[in-house]
Amino acid sequence: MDKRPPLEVVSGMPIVGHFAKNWENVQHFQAGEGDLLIDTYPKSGTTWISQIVDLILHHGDPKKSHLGAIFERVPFLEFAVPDMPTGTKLLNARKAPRLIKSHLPVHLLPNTFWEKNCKVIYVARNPKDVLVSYFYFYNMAIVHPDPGTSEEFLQKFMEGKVSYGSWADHVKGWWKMRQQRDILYLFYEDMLKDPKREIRKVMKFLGKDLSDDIVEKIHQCTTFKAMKEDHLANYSTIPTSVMDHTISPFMRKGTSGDWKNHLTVAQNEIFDDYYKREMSDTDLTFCF
Ligand code: PPS
Repeated sequence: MDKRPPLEVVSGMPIVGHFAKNWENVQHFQAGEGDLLIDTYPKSGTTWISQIVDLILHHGDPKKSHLGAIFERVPFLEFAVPDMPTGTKLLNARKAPRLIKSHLPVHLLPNTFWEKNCKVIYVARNPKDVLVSYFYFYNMAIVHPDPGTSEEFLQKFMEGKVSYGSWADHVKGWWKMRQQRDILYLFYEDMLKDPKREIRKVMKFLGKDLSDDIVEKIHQCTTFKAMKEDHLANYSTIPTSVMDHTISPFMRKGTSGDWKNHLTVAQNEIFDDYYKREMSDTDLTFCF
């Protein structure tokens, strides 16, 4: 497989080169009645919320929910790498209602999701932790181009020259859309602070009424520690040509504020300026 191909631009957005090859199938994807979309900017808690949702739908029973790796249970719409089934292939082989993962910005989501009135769960995370997590991910998920130094990656991130483009446009776009559509907008930091409250929010959104015992069970199965040790959640079963966990594990730290261990004072000031500039036109705020 072509190692670390450059990003390609599709519909104005940079994306992993391999993914670009399947772009037409993504654009023409047909959502079905009852499909549930989990959408995020990369590194914002996608895997975590996917595991929570899958457990809720299986009444908190891991024996019923854990029937494959998380990337098989919740296929990733845009995923396309050589020698693995694409996200669209996996999804097209299943009947709705399906669980679907995507990182698409709201303006590039195939319209069929709206035509079918699909529910969407969106998770956002503060951009400093996203930046750090994304830097480690670029290094280990070797379908990405070389991230360069952390300084270079910071610049690319602020310029939106990373896979999926601008973080700010992504979180703001979905924030706006939540007023018009059936979207549950969650924050990674809230999930860390009060996981059971956030699990209950998801249950309510999905119309599921589960007992306190089951909520506790779901919580125990979705802690960072539990998911890091769970080979069906931690991506350890994905081919090493896609992710090399010896470079950095997928389940890396699972905390908020790790950016303080990585950004220099000068970098932090530059990033604060970027944040102020980008977020001056929204009431959306983040906890750092
Ligand atoms: S991806 O590749 O975009 O789908 O990645 P994504 O799943 O969105 O984000 C990965 C980060 O989420 C952390 N993570 C968790 N944090 C807390 N609790 C749980 N259960 C959990 N599961 C995953 C994961 O460690 C990545 O963050 P960092 O900061 O790199 O540790």
